[in-house]
Amino acid sequence: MAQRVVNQDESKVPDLVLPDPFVSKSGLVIHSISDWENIRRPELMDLFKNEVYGPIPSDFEEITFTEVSENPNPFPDLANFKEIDIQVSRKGNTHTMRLYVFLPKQQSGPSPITLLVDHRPLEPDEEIAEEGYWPVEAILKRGFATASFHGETVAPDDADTFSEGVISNLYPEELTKPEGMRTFGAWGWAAMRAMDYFEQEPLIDEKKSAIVGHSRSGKTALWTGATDPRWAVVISNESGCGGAALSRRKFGETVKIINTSFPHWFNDNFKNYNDQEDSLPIDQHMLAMMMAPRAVYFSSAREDLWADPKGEYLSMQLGSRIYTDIYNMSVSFPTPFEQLKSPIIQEHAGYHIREGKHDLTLEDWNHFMDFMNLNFK
Ligand code: GTR
Repeated sequence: MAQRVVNQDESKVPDLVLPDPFVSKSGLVIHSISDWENIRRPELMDLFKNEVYGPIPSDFEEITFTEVSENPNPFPDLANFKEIDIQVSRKGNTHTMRLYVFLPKQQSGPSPITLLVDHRPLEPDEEIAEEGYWPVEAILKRGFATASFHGETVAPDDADTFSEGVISNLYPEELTKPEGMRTFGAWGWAAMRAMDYFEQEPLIDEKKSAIVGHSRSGKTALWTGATDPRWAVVISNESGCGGAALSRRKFGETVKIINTSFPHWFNDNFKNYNDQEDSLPIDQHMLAMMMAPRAVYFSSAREDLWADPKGEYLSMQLGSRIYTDIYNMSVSFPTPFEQLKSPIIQEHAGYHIREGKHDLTLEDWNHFMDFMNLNFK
């Protein structure tokens, strides 16, 4: 059993010395959008891909969408409900994943859409849409279409069996690579295939799309949003270590703890940073920057110390410099973490912290939808 050293005492957080997002490997100081987009952003994407998450491959030969009807529509007055089997073929092999989609009836044209990446295990008889975690009714009533899939439809959340899904079926060569695709790559792959579906559905306005994930799925949402610019808004709830929180703070869950408990989530190279956070060539504020000029939102819960709420906020504060310093957009997070009271809902980047424990709640979603509305206009 690995030794677990967990710090939840702010006075023991080390002084932060973070890698500079705006100096390239060759020492070039980045000021312009073109140097950012052509030089520094691709460098950082490669570092996140090779050292942390592994790729989300998008090469395949064929994709088909088949409507199946296995469950009744829980909201027949508000929405059309579709269960879609997405079948993807590569090199003579296929993988099929399941997507759940609600299209609001009250809309005159195509609806903006929010996808929830859902990692909770799904029992066949479980309610598809629950209050709180995925508050479908509240989302529909605000005029959004909404969809979700379960991670297990592409990769079981288990260190021994995670590859028994899309990775073994379509991308088996990834398993032998230390920088290869693992669970987050697989879940991200599913989110991208959901986007492929949205693009061909006339009742969905995929240009107004938000990907939402909580905790381990919040980490997935960030890596997916970084990889795939089709997402207009990226929302990461209480995603903590390997998600929104700065790794170098070593507050709550650490790189070593997460790699020991969940060795299948990140690629093998990330294990080189166990207890070596200071040698990471990136930190998580740079992941927030990958979304720009699209919009990004983090949220935290006061009692969720395991996920390091302050580290999540600092990462948003620091990461949002991409909008001001490079894209010349106005964004500001002037309030110190300790004084935060109300949600910071603005164009491009936002944040809230609510009372309570680690969870995804209707309160969180209400802030997300305010943020989406502002950024979709
Ligand atoms: C925890 C894990 C966190 C977070 C959480 C969750 O056990 O340590 O990184 O992802 O699970 O997904 O709820």
